[in-house]
Amino acid sequence: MTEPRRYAGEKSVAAFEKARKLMPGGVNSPARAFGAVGGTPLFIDHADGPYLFDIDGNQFVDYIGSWGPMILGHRPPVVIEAIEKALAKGTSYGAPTEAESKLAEQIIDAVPSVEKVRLVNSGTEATMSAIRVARGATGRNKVVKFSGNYHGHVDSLLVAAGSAAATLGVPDSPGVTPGAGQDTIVLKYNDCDGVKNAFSQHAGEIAAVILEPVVGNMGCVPPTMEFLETLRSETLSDGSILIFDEVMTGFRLAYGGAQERFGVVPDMTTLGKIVGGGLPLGAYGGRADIMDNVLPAGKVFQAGTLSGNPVAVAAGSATLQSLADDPPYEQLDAIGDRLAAGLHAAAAKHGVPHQVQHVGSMLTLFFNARPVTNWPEADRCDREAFGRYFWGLIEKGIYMPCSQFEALFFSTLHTEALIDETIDKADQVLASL
Ligand code: HOZ
Repeated sequence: MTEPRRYAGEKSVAAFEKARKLMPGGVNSPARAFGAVGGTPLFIDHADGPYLFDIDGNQFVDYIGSWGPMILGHRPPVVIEAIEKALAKGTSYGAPTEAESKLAEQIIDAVPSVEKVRLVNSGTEATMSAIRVARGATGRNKVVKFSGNYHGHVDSLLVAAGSAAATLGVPDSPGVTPGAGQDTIVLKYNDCDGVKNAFSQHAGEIAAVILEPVVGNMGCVPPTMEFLETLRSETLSDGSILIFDEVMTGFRLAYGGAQERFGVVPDMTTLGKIVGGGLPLGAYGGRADIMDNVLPAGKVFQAGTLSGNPVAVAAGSATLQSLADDPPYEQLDAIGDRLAAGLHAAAAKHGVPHQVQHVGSMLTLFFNARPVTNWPEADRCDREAFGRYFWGLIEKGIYMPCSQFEALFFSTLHTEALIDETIDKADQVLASL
């Protein structure tokens, strides 16, 4: 088999050489270094609508959308205007603003499980804090998570983790002490018996169960309804707190997130990405009696100088307003169905063993002959084939996530014509694999 050309223009190659001398691996977050597919990452100059432009002047149809936030495409005028208005007043106060209450109200109105919410700066902060609050509220230590699910780089959750941790072969990171992980119980996603066994073995000890209600961090893996319902009933009868990590799915799969889409309401929810409209903002919330454990209402400590930052709040608030005023979810579902059907037909035509799995505007083409319902099954994908597919599409101007274990995202600006162009190019690449 001939090695595919690792396409990256001269300027990206030079920029990466420089960056590698300055930052670990040349990046500020590992997934974007292209480690899973080999070659040089493309350095981005700017973005517009559904497109990314690299510093060599190449244009790409963007299917990462900043790994989730850009549901309205890049630089939506309503969001840019809101940011500009906030900027004109100041960039950080370290004191309360009315805008924070407005965003809190928008989140509470949208997300069924959230009665009170705390704004933070990232999804990682949101999950880290939610776990602490769940432990504080229940007086219990153990936390259940699922292999291949990723909840940011929180020590106790960086066990059998998905996303870049799985991609780069460090699902259990060095630096996480045995103590930090000793209260984490790792189970298999979609495994109802595993959940029931854990609750019978550790009755009264489990503070929380945390999961991605649709996994994006081992590629797109939907839950079964039975799995979600088992989680809900087991946690309720044990007095444990069910946490949906909706950092990826929140405001994406429905305005109220996966919990609205599937009709299963957890006790707590973590949010990030879309809630910040492309700026650094996360949030965690839930039942008022649980959230009232957070300082200064209660005693569970959590704080942040930049939490509720006015510029990020303005971007998030404007994004949510736009999604509420003009809900795009039927359109996104239809586009997702079109992309899934087209990719499946192309892969089948060329005899490529594959699965296309999607929910709304999250989708993965797995190079795997069998359905992917959990991490051991995801781990059996043909990563080499994925790498060739990824680079083949880059050469044709399509920018997919640079790992088999990251879902792709698209925006309201990905038209049927763009989707058809993508399918056509994928067809050509799959023919040549
Ligand atoms: N954690 C993100 C994907 N699940 C990747 C962030 C990045 O590398 O930019």
